[in-house]
Parts: sequence; structure tokens; C-alpha cells
Amino acid sequence: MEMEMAEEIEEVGALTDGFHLVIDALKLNDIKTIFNVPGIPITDLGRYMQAAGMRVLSFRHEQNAGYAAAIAGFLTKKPGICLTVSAPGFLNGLTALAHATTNCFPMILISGSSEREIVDLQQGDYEEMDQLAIAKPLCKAAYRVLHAEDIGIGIARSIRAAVSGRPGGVYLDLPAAVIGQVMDARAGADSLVKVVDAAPRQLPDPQSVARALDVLKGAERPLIILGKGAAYAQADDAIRTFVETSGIPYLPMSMAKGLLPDTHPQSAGAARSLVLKESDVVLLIGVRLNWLLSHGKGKAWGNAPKKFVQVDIEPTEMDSNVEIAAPVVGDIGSCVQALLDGMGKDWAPPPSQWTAAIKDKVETNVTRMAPRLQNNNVPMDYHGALGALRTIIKERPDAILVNEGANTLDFARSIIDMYQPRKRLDVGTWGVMGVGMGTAIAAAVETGKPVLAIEGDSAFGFSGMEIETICRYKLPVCVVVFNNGGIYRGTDVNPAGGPDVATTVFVKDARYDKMMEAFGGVGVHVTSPDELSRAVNAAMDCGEPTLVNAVIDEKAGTESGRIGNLNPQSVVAKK
Ligand code: ADP
Ligand code: TPW
Ligand code: MG
Repeated sequence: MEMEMAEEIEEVGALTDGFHLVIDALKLNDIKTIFNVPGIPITDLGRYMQAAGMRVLSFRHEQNAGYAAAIAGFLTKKPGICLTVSAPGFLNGLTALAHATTNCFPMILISGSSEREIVDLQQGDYEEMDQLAIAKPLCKAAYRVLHAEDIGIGIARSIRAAVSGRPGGVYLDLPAAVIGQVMDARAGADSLVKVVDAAPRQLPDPQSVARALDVLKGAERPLIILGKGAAYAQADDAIRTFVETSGIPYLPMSMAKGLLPDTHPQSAGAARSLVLKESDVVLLIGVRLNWLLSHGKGKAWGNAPKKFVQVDIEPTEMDSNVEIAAPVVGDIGSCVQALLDGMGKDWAPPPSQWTAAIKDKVETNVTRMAPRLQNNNVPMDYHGALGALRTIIKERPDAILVNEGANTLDFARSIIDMYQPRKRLDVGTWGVMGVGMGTAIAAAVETGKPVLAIEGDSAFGFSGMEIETICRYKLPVCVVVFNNGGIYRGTDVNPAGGPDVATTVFVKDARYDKMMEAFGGVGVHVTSPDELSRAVNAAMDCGEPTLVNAVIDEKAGTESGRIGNLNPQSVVAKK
């Protein structure tokens, strides 16, 4: 217990309650931002939090508050907190909790719940649900507090579970009765726990480091792949020094872009297929061999035998998809530093034949792309529109780019270069639509930097109502809706020819910009890359909430963007 807190309680017989113990426990652990939707039994908790100087941001839907908390966790290495009401509010937040767990982001979903006695006998309480049982399989840990004096321990456990080891989502169940419970203020203060060293460093076994270096030294065509775990670790200097000292080409996964600038001479981003196929030793740093990397095998990886070295904090990640020749288990900062220390003066850079072949491929691909990015076609295609936005990020490298959609996501990921760590936030491991506005809000709140959210029109629709939240808190967010009138394309027709439009098609010529105006923000309608560029620059200069409705050629996209191959095919039906 902190001394100051004890001294504050001067009055003999003073009381505290569950509300204030939750607040004191969070503040004691330096958690001061809450993403919430109010209602029974947590409305007053939000009010008292605000009164206690915490930043309490109210959303229009819990899922968006949850996505905000998840990405806040990624950006800060502290658990993002989402606060919801019982059953339906809890369930709305649960998608985001599962998303946080899947993405290894630290987050705590705190939900109010109904009376235990009534819930357990299923007697039909207000918003009755056995939330703890439902949350358990979807998160890293789930706890319930039944006595006010356990709130401090409950919150301490939740924080430690969220950030230690592989980070993830934690559920904390707070029954209404506990929130209202009263106890002696001094005993309450004594019950609080300040978490010491919540995410302890995990040093790698020196033998594992030596083994990894041996495998790397034997490589003729080595490759480093950086994942969002490497971005999360905030070991930016060590990673950059390691990559540069080793001379090994690297490939950043989507949210690891900018860890080193995408224009770095060792970046193999524009030669992805070549390096996956041709490399003989691959060093994975904070990245899983999941579907995003074709599970480390098959056509995408070519026929040449490959050895994998993997740096990860989670031991069971090793050999999850293919054999890992040299596992290095520990936190990324410590592991990368140990690799760097072990490289020694006699370290030889990779054969120049390999690095030159990659450079060649990168140059060819970049040169081929360049003219397409400068086209000023109306209606815009993805290249013309993203060419304009690419320049804006180049000129404003500290802005945060939020990105979701199918074609809008895939093209933006490959076209827009990133220059700084943790500036690109997107759909993550699941490729989930709907993270956009929650992510944009948390990014603005947590970093104070301007945010540019590039959204497919479908993607935007999943969380679009939160533009009211953006306007309410006057956040420097510029949303660009890539409006092609549909999911993937706006051109599909109903195969039955009936009155309903096709399943992937939206209202034609929708004016998303007018939604923003409804809440006092700036709405702009643009049809050319020049107009787009002007509108976004103006928004980023003034910092006012802005939505740019960018009309994209409805024929420009492809089914499912770049992952159309994952769609099952019918042998019976014809498209
Ligand atoms: P991407 O989606 O960018 O390919 P993944 O989410 O698949 O990346 O992989 C992230 C990996 O990083 C996870 O396996 C996770 O255990 C690991 N990780 C997260 N934080 C750390 C850390 N601080 N140290 C080591 N590994 C970490
Ligand atoms: C929660 C399936 C993947 S991409 C997408 C959907 C619905 C929208 C693509 O259209 P958009 O982009 O955003 O207009 P564009 O440029 O191609 O036109 N529900 C969830 N997540 C996913 N991934 C889907 C559905 C999907
Ligand atoms: Mg679309």
C-alpha cells in the first residue's frame, strides 16, 4: 500500500466501497484511461472514475470500446481497459476480448454482472448471464471478485495475466453487489496491490542463442521476418541495430512495418514472394507461422529446404506448424540483444549474390508500380487514391495509419510506406472488419498524434457510428472512406434477377461525408487523387474530425482482395 493513500484516510471509521476500490486499484497501477459504454450496474463507476481524474471515453457500442482497449494495449504495453454492463454489453465487448487474445494484445474487459445467487439458480435476473463461464475459453485468464476486499487482488491478477508472458485478453467479472459493497476505508486501502514488474524480462538460454547464431552463420540466403510482437516489444533500437549489423534482408509483417523504415536498403517488402521462396534460413522475430505466412510451408515457400530460427516469448509457439531448428524463447528485447552480443567481430554479412538479387527485384517492382501511383484517373482506382495518401504519410511520418477493408487493406499495406514503429494499425490476425473507429480513437487518445483511417466502405460500416465519438471528443482523426459501393466491388448482380441487389452491393453514390457533418465534423466528397490529397492535408493540418468520401471505381477491386484463394468453391453452382 502507498503511504500517501494511507495518510489521506484520516477520519476514524471512514468508509469506502467497491466503486472507489476499483478506481484506487487502477490508479495505483497507473491505469487512467477507460473505454466504456455506461449502464446498470457501472454508470456511476464511470462517473466516479471521471471525478477521480481518469479519462473515461464513452462509445456507442461496446465492441468498438473493446477494440480501442485492445489497440491501446498494443501501443502502450499496459492493459487497455474496456468497461461494460452485463449480458448484452459483455457479449458485445467479448468479440474484442477474443480479438485481443488472438493478437497477443494486453486488454482487460471489466463487466458488471447480476446477482450470483439468482444467476446460478437461473431465476431470470436483469441481464442474467454466467459471464465468467462464457468468457473463459475466449481469453487468457478470467476472474471474478465476490468481496470488496478482493478487488485489489482481482485487478492485480488481471494486469499481470494480461501483460506477462505472451500478452492477451483478461476478463474480470464485477457483480453489482460487490461494486456497492462497503468496507472500512483503511482496510480497503490496505487491500490494494501495486503490481511490481508486471511483465518481467525473460532472458533466453545462452545455449539457444548460440544455436541460433550457428544456424544463421550457416545460411547462404538468410531472411529475417519481423512481426507485430516485435513492434509490441518496443525494442526498436536493438532490433534495428541487429538487422543492420547482421546485414540480413528483412520482411515486415503488416503491423511491423515502420519498425525500420520501409525505404530501408535491407527491406525485402517489395520482393516478398522471392524471399519466401528462395531463402534457406529464416529468423522469425515476434511472428507466428500462421495463415498469414502460409503456415511456413507449401507453394509460397518454394521447394528449397529451409531452416527456421524463432524468437518468441511463448515456448509452445515453437514447432506449431513446422520444425523450428533453433528456438529462442524469451522476450524480444533480451533475445535480440543476446543475438547481437553473440554475433562477434567475425560476423560475415550474407553473400552479396543473395542481397543483390533481392535489391534487383525490389527495384524492378518499385519502378513498375511508380507510374500507376501517379495516375489521376476519375473515378479513382486504388493505385491513384493510395498514391496520394502514400505521399501524405511520407510527409507526416509520425501520423498513425489505421487501415481496414479487403482491397482497401491489401493495396494500402503494400503501397503506403511506413517510417516509424507502431504507426500502422490494422485488422490483425483475424482480418476482422470493424476495428477501424475504435482503433482510430484509441490511437489518437493514447499517442496525441494525428490519425488517418483508410477504410473500405464495408469495413467502415461496422463501426461507423463512432464518428460521433470522434466528434464528441474532438479527436484529430481523418477518416477516408474508399467508396466503391460494396464489399470487394460494387458491380455484382443478383443471380436470380430479383428485386434485391446482390449480396455484396450497397446503396449507390452513398455520401458518408454527410454523416460526419451531422455531428459537427468536416465532411468532404472527392472524386480525384488531387482532391483527395487536398482534403486529407487540410484535415491533418487543422486536426478537426473529418470524413472524406473518396469515390473509387466500383469495378476496380477483386473478390476478397488478395486472399480470394481461401474461398471454398462449389462444384455444382456456376458464378
Ligand atoms: P504478425 O501478425 O505480425 O505476423 P503474430 O501476431 O502472428 O505477428 O505474432 C506475434 C508473436 O509475438 C506471438 O507469437 C507472441 O507470442 C510474440 N510476442 C509478443 N510480445 C512479445 C515479446 N515482448 N517478446 C517475445 N515475443 C513476443
Ligand atoms: C467481422 C468478411 C472481409 S473484407 C470485408 C468483409 C465483409 C469488406 C470488404 O469491403 P470493403 O473493402 O471494406 O468495402 P473493398 O475495398 O474491398 O471494397 N465480418 C467480419 N470480418 C470480416 N473479415 C468479414 C465479415 C469481410
Ligand atoms: Mg468497398
